[in-house]
Amino acid sequence: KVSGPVVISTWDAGLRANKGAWEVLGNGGNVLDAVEKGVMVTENEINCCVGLGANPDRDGFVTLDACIMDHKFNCGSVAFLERIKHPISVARKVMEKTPHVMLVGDGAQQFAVSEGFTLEPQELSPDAKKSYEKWLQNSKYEPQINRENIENKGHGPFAPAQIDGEWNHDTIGMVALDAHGHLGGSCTTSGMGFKMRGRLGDSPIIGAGLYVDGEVGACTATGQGEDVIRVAGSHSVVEMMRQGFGPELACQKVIERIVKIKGDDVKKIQVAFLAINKNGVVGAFAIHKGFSYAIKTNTTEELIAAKSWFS
Ligand code: SD4
Repeated sequence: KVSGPVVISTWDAGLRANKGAWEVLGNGGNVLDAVEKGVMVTENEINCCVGLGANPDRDGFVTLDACIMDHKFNCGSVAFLERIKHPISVARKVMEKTPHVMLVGDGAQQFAVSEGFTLEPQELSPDAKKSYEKWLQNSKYEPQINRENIENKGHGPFAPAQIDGEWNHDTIGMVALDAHGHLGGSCTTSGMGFKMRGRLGDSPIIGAGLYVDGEVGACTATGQGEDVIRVAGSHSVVEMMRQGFGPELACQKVIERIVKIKGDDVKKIQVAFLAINKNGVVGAFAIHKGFSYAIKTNTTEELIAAKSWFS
């Protein structure tokens, strides 16, 4: 028996994104529309890690990654996309209007423009400009956990936290179940601040930053993308659910795999998975304390602190 609709998304920005998704889900709408609308809310906000207002790469350019997937294995993705406000909507167009799954860089931008998306000016938001100027003083790319930030503010592990001392949120990944029992998901990010030019993380990669199997469940990831890709993170979590593990335990199993692979280096990285199964049961697990996810159903709307390997 299906207990939808349910929508969950990463970090505290997820609370606002879920509201966007709920405008669709709460009216009996389609899950794909919901997960697109939901993360567009975050793409419209000015923050460190999503949309055009986010932190740039080390050469000073904001490059965006996003993907979307439905319950029938339809999927679309864009990566290394510049000057387009809503990469998630371009990803959906790639899925619906091209024979491909993924477009990157200039080609993705060209496609977006041909679909009527506006080419925005190449400029940094005032916040991003400030962070970039600070970063340039040392030019050191070293994504690390800042325990103080994590513990005090409940936020993630990346360079911007260490530079500014505070930040609002991270990559947004969203997975949902609609009233028709269909699963879907979306994920959108500017990637890690001050990354090498051309670097892609997990977020635009189907199976890494997001995976949906309509018969089983859906999962999205946040954190150090390189280590999510290594274990085909979101796909692995869905496979664990297929084997019978509940969403939380499925997430935990894949986090354990990363912990084992990384050895001592695991102390320096954060990864979190967030999953839902086809019955609307949700769960999450992170390497370190501090990851929270937002949930919205007919009866609940809250931010939940996920369990973690290190407490
Ligand atoms: C990346 N996974 O590009 C993204 C970053 C992220 O929370 O999730 N930040 O590696």
